[in-house]
Amino acid sequence: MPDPDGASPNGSRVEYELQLYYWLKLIRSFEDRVSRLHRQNKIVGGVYSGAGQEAIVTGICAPLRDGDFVAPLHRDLGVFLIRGVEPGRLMAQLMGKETGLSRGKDSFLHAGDLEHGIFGSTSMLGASLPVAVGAALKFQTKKEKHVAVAFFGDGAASRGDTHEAMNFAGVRKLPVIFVCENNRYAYSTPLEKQMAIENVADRAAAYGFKGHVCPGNDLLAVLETSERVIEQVREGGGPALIECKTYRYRGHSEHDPALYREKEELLQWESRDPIPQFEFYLEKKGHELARLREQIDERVRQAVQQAVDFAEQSPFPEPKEALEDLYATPVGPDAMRNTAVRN
Ligand SMILES: Cc1ncc(C[n+]2csc(CCOP(=O)(O)OP(=O)(O)O)c2C)c(N)n1
Repeated sequence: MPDPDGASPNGSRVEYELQLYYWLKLIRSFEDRVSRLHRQNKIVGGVYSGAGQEAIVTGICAPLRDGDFVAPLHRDLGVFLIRGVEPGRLMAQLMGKETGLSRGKDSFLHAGDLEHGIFGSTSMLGASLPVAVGAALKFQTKKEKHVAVAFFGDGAASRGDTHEAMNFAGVRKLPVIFVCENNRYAYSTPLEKQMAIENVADRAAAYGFKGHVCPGNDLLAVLETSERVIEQVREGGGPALIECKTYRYRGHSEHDPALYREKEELLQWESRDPIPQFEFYLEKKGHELARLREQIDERVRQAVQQAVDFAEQSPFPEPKEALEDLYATPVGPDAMRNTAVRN
């Protein structure tokens, strides 16, 4: 991705912001296409749309570097696109095809790609937080200047794993950033039915580090926080918690019509959509918005269509491959001893 601090500050910042705009639109369009493909019965497993929450993954992942570690949530398809996973491979994963990240052995839910520093999450909410903390411990032990990022929802905020992960990270001052995507619902449970305080970020103080609250639909606000916080964490400042207030437009998953919430609430949040907010900023900065939007929309349309074509033309895996890739291949002279089953 373009370097935001490159040689020509003005020029590179413009390029960076246009890249951010492209990502916002690519993620939204990709998500919408996946929802449509799901209705056509072409997606394997559930679909958990992150539409409405794009500014968070974009704002958090854009300042990350190669070698950093990210543990996404089930709604964070955008993490894959921003970290550089080919859109076609991601779509193939969603369709259960051989060319997908897990070679057709899983749905998107547990997809990961360690080559791009993305951990494949498990179904248990909050369980990836201790894993991100483990990655941060490795960075600290090996004196590597990398950070780990763990996304979690407001529902997962109430899980024990979340507290254990934050506590350990605080004690060891690990380079990890916990990012809460607070979209006000954990499936059908509204926030006030599972939290007695207003901000998840307020809990950070109990673990000895700072919590930051930011408007998650405002890409500039997320970026302003993430650029500063990631830098501090990278430089050895210890962990941080960023809570982004947001809203999911669709139900928990595609089978959920979300009848438990008021239409007015949805409308209010749609009126704070991250894309027009960022477009307004770009226009104020002097871009000719109509032309820019047309160009970006065309790039996005082509990227999504190519991804769908690639995935649709890819084969499903052969039954004989079902038992391949299930275990890591042992490496090194001690490998057999280390991986042997102990009774
Ligand atoms: C420990 C655990 N409890 C319950 C579930 C079932 N479940 C899956 S997603 C979900 C809602 C999660 O809400 P939140 O953490 O706020 O994330 P969001 O889906 O809103 O992005 C629930 C209850 C689960 N996967 N794991």
